[in-house]
Amino acid sequence: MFNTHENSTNYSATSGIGRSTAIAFSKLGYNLIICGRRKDALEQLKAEVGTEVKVATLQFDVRNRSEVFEQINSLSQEFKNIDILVNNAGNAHGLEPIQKGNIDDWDAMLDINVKGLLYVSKAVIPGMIERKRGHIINVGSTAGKEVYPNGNVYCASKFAVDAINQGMRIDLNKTGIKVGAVNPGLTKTGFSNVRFKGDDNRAEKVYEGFEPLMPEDIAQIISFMVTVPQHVNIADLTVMPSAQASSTIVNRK
Ligand code: 8X3
Repeated sequence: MFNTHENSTNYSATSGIGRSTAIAFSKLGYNLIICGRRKDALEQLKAEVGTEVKVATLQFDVRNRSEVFEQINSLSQEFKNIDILVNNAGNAHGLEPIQKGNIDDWDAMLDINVKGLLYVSKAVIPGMIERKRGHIINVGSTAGKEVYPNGNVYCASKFAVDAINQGMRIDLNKTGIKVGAVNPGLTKTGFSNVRFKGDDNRAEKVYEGFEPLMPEDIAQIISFMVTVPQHVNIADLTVMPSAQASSTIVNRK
């Protein structure tokens, strides 16, 4: 199964864990379908990894249901047999007590982190079922394992990813498709810059005083998850920086 003709799809691939995973997969020799909202970022990544493997780009927003299906259904014969799906698109918007939460932020988190993941999976799973093989990696979060103060709706969206990961594994059990999740803790990406709406000083503070995970760390773990033997499925993996013990306990110097 894991050969140089493997096609892998990565939503979204233009930054952070998605981008690092695309680079790691190119080193494994996997052909890539990289997806994201920003055409320039997709083209830049394609230029970076396109010499090693074949790369297709799909530009869409996972919130847009018809775009998701149109784009995935538009894949050429060469790319349409997707072996690995990495459901990586996800954001946090805001960190406020529930009574102060912004409804647009709630909508964005549930639309991207939960519904987007469902739309993309719904578009990719039928082909995997037909081919009787496939591997879905859902990128969850420690926020999907433990609610923390002011995390409310973001945590809810990641608890949903955890439930969907389990549900997919149960429902796809007889199909030959493997389903597993990686749940990262504090990882230094643009995550907090998005959460704090461009307040970069506040974002920096989240990762101060300890060594956070880097997107490459998670990409390395995802690479491991997809290269273990076919009879092995890493179903659910939680990973934190060594300095982190829980969502709220971090050993900061
Ligand atoms: C990212 C981890 O703790 O910032 O999903 O929510 S956390």
